[in-house]
Amino acid sequence: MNFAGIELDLKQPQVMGVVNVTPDSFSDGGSLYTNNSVSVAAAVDRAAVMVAEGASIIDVGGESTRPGADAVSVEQELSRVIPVIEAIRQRFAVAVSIDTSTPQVITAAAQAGVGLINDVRALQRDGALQAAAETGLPICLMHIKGEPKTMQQAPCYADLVAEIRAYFEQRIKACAAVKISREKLLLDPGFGFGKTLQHNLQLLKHMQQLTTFDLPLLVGMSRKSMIGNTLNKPVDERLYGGLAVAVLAFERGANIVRTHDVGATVDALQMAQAVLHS
Ligand code: 7PM
Repeated sequence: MNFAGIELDLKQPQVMGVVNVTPDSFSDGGSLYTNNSVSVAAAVDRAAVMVAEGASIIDVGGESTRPGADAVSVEQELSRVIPVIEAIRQRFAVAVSIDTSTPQVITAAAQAGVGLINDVRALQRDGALQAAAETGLPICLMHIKGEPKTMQQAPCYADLVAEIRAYFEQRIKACAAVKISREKLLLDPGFGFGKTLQHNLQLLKHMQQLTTFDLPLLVGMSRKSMIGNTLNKPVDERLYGGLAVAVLAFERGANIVRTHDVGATVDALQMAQAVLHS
């Protein structure tokens, strides 16, 4: 698959490193944020380490999707992410993705050189489908039930996997309606987005059922509460649990693993790949 000039072989596991440029990210504590604005240099330094450790995609996000987080303005989001995208593209031959749901950010990020649109709302915002279509870029459609602000208030499913499959069918059709070709799409089950611990564990267990779409699968479980609540560990002690679930997801068909812990994840997946393909 081609990400704005960067070709990635999705038959090999690929690792996406997270560079959050929000002041309140749960897992890196807004550490790229100083004097109320993003340090581009700090973000580039973090990306440099991730690229050296084997990340093939860097995911840049400027809107916190933390449960209960407040919305940011379009201007705020643009000023956080665009300079970081430009700097990373300038410095490294790596694909950059933009974690956004905002049409204006989709358009500007494409101009700044991103290779993938990663939308936790699967282009449900007004104008997002059209903006994404106009970029011609690959798009990751993530499943979410509800909105980030309220999604963790007693999420409920009759049949979890069936509902996620139906959601993907509907979003794939919505993309087709604006002439986004199927070959541009990736799917993500959306761990932690409108799901209880039990939902997240079941979803991982049965993830292979999402491979029948014959589209690449991306997963993000790094440092999330499904690990914390299972192990009773704070966010900075979730690495080993994260590696276990990354390997389990890879075995069930995941093509891209989104993580804060790139080096360790690259090793774990390379080892898993060697065994599965031996
Ligand atoms: C606070 C809470 C900050 C949660 C950040 C998060 C995913 C994603 C995120 C995912 C895809 C995080 C999340 N999670 N994009 N963006 N898949 N495609 O843990 O699971 O980084 S934001």
